[in-house]
Amino acid sequence: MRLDVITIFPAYLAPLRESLLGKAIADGRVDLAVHDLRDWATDRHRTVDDAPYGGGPGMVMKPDVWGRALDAVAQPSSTLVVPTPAGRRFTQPVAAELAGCAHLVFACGRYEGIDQRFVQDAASRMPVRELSIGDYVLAGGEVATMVIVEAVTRLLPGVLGNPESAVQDSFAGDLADLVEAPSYTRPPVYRGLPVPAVLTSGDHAAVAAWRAEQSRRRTTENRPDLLIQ
Ligand code: 6GU
Repeated sequence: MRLDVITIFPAYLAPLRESLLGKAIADGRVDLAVHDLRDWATDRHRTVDDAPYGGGPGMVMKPDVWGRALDAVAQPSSTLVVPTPAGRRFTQPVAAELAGCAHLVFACGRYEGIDQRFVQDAASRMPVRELSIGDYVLAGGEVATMVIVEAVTRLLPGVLGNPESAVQDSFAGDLADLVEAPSYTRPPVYRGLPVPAVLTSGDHAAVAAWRAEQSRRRTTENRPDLLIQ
């Protein structure tokens, strides 16, 4: 998979080269490029924003600068991802869909967002996904891009160490409408707290039943919204 990220803060994306994704890049499974939007500004001050038509606070990012940047990185196979709190919600099924794309371009907006004509124009040439990672407001699309990239790339073949983990995760596979059961490892007693006895019983059916019950209990307590269909 090819990933291009366009931002006015390229250094902000440095963590993408760490850990699991860093390994996938080193192994050639993922090809990542981060671009400075200002490279496509044309004036001496490398301006990327201007005052909003219709008035209001803040600044809006200029469509012409964004358009040139996208033209430079777009390929026939590109899907444009625009992280924005005004987008559709990014969920595990959306992550799975994006994992099937050959090329993702991320347009990281700052200020009050990007002139909507940039999105409109891009949509006439390629699939465009305006995505929100949750109901809160970030200062820009960079951190949302990192969230989306991490969720998508760990689904790629060979990126995750153990492919079973992706299936067992919350919001995927068996646990589509339930969160995961809690996990335990050694020591058998930590600060007076023993590991639940069933987990050391060797009874695999009992372990499975206990985890299913814990999963239901945790979902009821922490995510009642998942139970209301
Ligand atoms: Cl994708 N961007 C920003 N700026 N804020 C957000 C968001 C995205 N998703 C939730 N809040």
